[in-house]
Amino acid sequence: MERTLIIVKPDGVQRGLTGEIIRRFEARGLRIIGMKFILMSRALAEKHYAVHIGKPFFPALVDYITSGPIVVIALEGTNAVQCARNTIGATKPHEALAGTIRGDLALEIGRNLVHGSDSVDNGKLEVDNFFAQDELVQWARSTDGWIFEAR
Ligand code: IDP
Ligand code: MG
Repeated sequence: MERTLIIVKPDGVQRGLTGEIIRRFEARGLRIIGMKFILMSRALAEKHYAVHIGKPFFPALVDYITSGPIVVIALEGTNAVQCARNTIGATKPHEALAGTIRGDLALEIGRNLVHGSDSVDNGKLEVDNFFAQDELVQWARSTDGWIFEAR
């Protein structure tokens, strides 16, 4: 089953939107397999956002993501990466469609509330960067048959 890493960024936590953000992924049908409330270290931030090292916004991005507690969530489901990205909306909140998290709840790129993995490979890598194997829960929901069509 495909996996994706979601982060409720510090602005989401500070604004009291943690529940609202998680609710949208749960309602979408994605299955939570890991969740924790942490402060991201600068070292982990530099690893997580390594692809952006050297860009002008990189120092501000590391300051932002390490500025307060975050909620890190591992999700599983059919097409989990693309479905979660669509629920999150475009990186620039002014381009994000209404109905998405960023389109409904955010205004600025540097305060865009939530992270979601951008590819199937990165979904796997990012879940493993933030969760030890014994922090992930393998389980079946009683509703799985109403969300995942058996083949
Ligand atoms: P994503 O979060 O939609 O995957 P990325 O391009 O991977 O977007 O950028 C990672 C994060 O870096 C963004 O969510 C945003 O917080 C921040 N960011 C990206 N581009 C800019 C920028 O031009 N100015 C300020 N912050 C940026
Ligand atoms: Mg990204």
